[in-house]
Amino acid sequence: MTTEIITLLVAAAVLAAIIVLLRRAGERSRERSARTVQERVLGAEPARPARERKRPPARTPRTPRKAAPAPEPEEAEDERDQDERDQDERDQDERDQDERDQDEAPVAPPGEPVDDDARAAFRQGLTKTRGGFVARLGKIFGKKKIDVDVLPQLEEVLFTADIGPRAADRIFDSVKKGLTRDELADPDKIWAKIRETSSHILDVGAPPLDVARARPFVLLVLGVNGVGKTTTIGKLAALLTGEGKRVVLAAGDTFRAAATEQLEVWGQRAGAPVVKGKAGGDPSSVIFDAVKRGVDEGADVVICDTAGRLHTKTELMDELKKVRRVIDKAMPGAPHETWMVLDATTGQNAITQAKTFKEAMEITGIVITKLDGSAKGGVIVGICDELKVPVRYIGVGEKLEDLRRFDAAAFVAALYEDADEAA
Ligand SMILES: Nc1nc2c(ncn2[C@@H]2O[C@H](COP(=O)(O)OP(=O)(O)OP(=O)(O)O)[C@@H](O)[C@H]2O)c(=O)[nH]1
Ligand SMILES: [Mg+2]
Repeated sequence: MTTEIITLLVAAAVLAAIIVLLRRAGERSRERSARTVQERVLGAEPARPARERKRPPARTPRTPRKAAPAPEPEEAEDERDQDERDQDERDQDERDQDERDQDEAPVAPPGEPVDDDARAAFRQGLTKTRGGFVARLGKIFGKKKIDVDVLPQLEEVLFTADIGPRAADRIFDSVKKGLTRDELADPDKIWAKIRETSSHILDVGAPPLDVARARPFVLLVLGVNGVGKTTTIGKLAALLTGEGKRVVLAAGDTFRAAATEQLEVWGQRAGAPVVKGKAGGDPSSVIFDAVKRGVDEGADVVICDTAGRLHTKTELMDELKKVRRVIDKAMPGAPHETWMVLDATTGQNAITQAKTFKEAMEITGIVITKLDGSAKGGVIVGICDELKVPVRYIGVGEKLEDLRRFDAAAFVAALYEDADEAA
């Protein structure tokens, strides 16, 4: 009798142990199938933003299971646990490596296709710049066999180019520290590094321009005299009216006698009304009237021209600050963007001007004009590096259609294109 009870108790204990083991096995199998589904849906790892996504390196294959005699259930569990921990560690290592690679990944990978039209316009506009420091770089790397002096030569060309010392330093450093000795003998590797770092510098992380985010979208345009403010405003107005937008122009340069007439000519070409005041009058009041008109008439965009010179620089800055305050009174929250126009032919002076203005007031965008007549187009790289403000448009001539939306990839491709051929 006692023996039967003991047998029954042992049987019950064995049954309970089997049930516990079966449950654990079931949970593990559910976890595994859930992971498989996630991998199928998301790829081998959690989804990342498109810009960050990158092909993971080849995975280390799982260690094949030994064809050993079936282990005891507890041992099998332990082995599976260890196996999965190993796999998790390998996955984590791969993810870490992937992120390290990502930090070094180019923003605009060399050779990435860009819009043909944009590419042609940039190519044309950058002809002179390519003949400048890029051609000098081409001479160094164009030789079939690169000699050991490549780094000092590169340093000299970069620091005497119009890209500013900071950007020159960043590009030089990326080549010096980012390439091995063997890679430094390969022109393709050096060009790829220069392109990659230039793209990184140009990517200031600004969202795309969206003039539809306010109605009217008020744009204040400023810059020193003669850089091309009025011309740029005229071209931009034409672009916008061409898209079917209603544009109002404000003749805020009351200082220079012919400034209003010049804007009126552009207004006629673009099909945009111009709000003007008296010569020598208060620029703020003209701009206030223009913004009010834009609001009342339901215009899409109001673009405000300003003087590039007053009697003193302090006077100019004070006037521009007053203009900003008055615009905000005419339409709370405006101006929605303040753009600084810079003349590429002035080279590094343009960087100094931009810094001076930015210290005095908020600048949200840059337009670089006269790229067509300048060998100093590399200044765009320096401006982005120093100011961290996006370049929105570039001027590549005096005609209505000579304003192009800035495209960093097209710019980098066009800038280094001929040098590539030389190399
Ligand atoms: N080649 C070339 N010339 C340009 C470009 N943009 C402007 N210009 C010329 O630069 C000169 C000055 O242009 P404006 O638009 O009057 O310059 P601004 O900044 O308004 O000058 P102020 O009103 O005096 O402050 C004009 O002769 C324009 O035709 C460009 O992209 N390329
Ligand atoms: Mg002007």
